[in-house]
Amino acid sequence: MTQTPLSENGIDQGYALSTTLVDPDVADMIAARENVLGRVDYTTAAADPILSARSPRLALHMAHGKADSFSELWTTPHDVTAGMHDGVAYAHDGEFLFVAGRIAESGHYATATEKAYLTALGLIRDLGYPNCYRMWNVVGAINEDNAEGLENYRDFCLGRADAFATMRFNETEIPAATGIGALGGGIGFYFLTSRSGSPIAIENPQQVSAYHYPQRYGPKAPKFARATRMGGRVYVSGTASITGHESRHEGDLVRQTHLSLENIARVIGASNLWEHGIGDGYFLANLDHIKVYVRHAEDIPVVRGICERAFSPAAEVRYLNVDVCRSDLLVEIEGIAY
Ligand code: 3EB
Repeated sequence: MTQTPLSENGIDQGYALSTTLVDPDVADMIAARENVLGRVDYTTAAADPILSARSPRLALHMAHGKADSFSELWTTPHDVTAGMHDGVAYAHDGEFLFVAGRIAESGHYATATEKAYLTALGLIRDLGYPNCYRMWNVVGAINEDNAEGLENYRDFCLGRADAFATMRFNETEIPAATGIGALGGGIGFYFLTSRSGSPIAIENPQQVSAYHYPQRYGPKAPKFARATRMGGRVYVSGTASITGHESRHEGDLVRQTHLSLENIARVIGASNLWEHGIGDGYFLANLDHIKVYVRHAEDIPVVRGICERAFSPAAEVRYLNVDVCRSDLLVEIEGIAY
C-alpha cells in the first residue's frame, strides 16, 4: 500500500471513490460489507431517492427486464454520513459527496429542474463539498415535446442552465455529464462532488463545447464539460456522433458508433490532455465502468461488436436501450479512464 498525504482532518487526499457496475444481487452483497456513498439501480421502474441501510439509493427506469438491470455502486474506505434534504438523498465521507434526486414527470420541466438543482447545488456548497465533477441526468420521454411544444431535453437544459447561472458556475467549474433518455419516471439525477479536489474540465478540439452550442439546439445550451480530471482519473461524459456542434452520420449506426469512440479517444488522448495541462493520456483500452446507450434494441449486437474490439476485455460495460438526447443520434457512450 502506498502512503497518501493526510489533511488536517486526517482524511487521506490520495484516494478516489471505487465504483462498480454489477447485477443487483451482487450489489446487495457488496453493500453489506463496504461503505456505500451511493447506489443507483438501473432497473425497471423509477423511484424517489431514499436512504437504504444509511446510504442514498436511487432507482432509474433504464432497463426493460431483469436481463438488462444492473446497479452502480460508489464505495469509500471511509465512514459515511448520510441524510435527506428537501427530497434529495446525500452522503459524504470527508472528501467526496454523492447526491441524488428526482423531478416528477411533468409537462413543464425547467422550473422544477432549476429548483431541484438549486437544492442539490446549495446542499453541496453548504456541506463543504462544492466541487462537482460528474453528473448523470436521465430524462423520460426525452425527445417528446412538453406542454408548450418544447422538447423535454431542451426544457431540462433550460432549468439546468438557470440553476448554474444562479450558482455563478463558470465554464471551468462545470462537471462532466450524461444527458440521456429514460423509459419513464420523470428526470432522475445524481452528482459526485469533492471537498478539496479541483476538477479540471476537459474539452474536445473536434467538438464545439456543449455550453457554446447555438440556439438551434435549444433556448439554453447544455452545461457540461466533455470530461473532467479528478483524483487521478478522467470521467468521460456521454459522447455521441457529433463534430463541431452537428450530429454526423444520420441513420448510419456503424459510423455513429465509430465517431463516438473516436471522440472519446481524442478527449482522453495524450495530445488533448497535454493541451489541458494534464500529464499522461489514455487509450480506449484504459476505459472502465462504461455505459453504452443504444436507441434501438436491435442495434445492440452491432454496437457491442464494435465496442468489444475497442475496450479492454476486463472492463465493466453495460448496454442500455434508451433514447438519446438528439433524435438523430443512435448511440451515446460514457466511461472512466484509469
Ligand atoms: C452531446 O454531446 C450529446 O445534456 O448533460 C451528452 C452528455 C449529451 C451530456 C447533457 C448531453 C449531455 O451534446 C448529448
